[in-house]
Amino acid sequence: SDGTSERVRFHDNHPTPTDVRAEVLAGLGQPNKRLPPKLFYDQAGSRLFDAITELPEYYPTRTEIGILRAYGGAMADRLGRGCVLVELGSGSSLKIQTLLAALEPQVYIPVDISRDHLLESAHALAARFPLLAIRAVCADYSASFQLPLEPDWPRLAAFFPGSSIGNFDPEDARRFLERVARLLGPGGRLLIGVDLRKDPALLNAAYNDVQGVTAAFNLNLLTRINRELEGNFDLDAFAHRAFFNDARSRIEMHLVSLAEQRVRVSGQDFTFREGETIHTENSYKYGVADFQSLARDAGFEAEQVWTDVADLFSVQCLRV
Ligand code: AVI
Repeated sequence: SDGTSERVRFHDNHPTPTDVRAEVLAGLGQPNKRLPPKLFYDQAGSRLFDAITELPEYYPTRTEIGILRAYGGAMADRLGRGCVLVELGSGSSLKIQTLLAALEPQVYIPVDISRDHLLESAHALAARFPLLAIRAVCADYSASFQLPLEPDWPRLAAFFPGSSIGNFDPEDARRFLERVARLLGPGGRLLIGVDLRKDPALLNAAYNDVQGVTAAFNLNLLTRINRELEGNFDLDAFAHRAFFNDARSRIEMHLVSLAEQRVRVSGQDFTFREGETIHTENSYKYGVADFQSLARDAGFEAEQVWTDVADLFSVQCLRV
């Protein structure tokens, strides 16, 4: 045996599966039609997202990895070497590897809603880090969940990279952070990736890449609905639209109906005016001080902020 299977323990919190039909019908039934961004990530969508992270225009992923590589040592000092490290949404093996190397946690607890993905990446990491104990937890981190903790373990640190926090509305972000603070307990640290406000031209380019990968990612929602819910969306009759809404400090993604049309989904009809949109995602961009004040409202103290030289992206250490 290579010893990896003994070092990976699996804990299933049995997260409630998304009711895709109910969520799609409810969203399309609103006066302002919308679809939840979590529906992007079917198999094709997850592959398209991976392709987005490598686009020249999409700066967040490579910038965050650069910050983690440059300051991993200082981050490990803040989190406390030998701690118990919880990763919320373990989709980012490159990012966690930079951190594991510097932090040498006693136990690593990846939390992810996708069972297969979770186990696959847990075993890959176990093979790479022969001294690491792993407790993989299948749970929906955006709902409340339990961690398999033991009484004699050292303090907890959590890692939430990728500016996934930006896909929550600020009120939901605050509630989420409150739950993380409660989970970590006093003295616990959260290391979180937060995309920053910047020149709107750079933001608009990042969500309107010339190769059209982001457009394909957005339109894949309709392909998914056609396949899973007997939909008849005409993919040529909708277009990707993404723009920076300065007043709300967020990128908005929409699918625009190019004509007046009627679409059938799971036996129900929905009509579209020409130019009407389905709002599919928000991606909030924060000033450092604005994010820190949100974190304080959730019960955290801002401890340290690392950014790249161009101030595109931040990795922030918060303390409960
Ligand atoms: C996952 N999330 C942080 C990405 C973002 O930038 O908000 C999702 C994405 N949407 C379009 N491009 C990337």
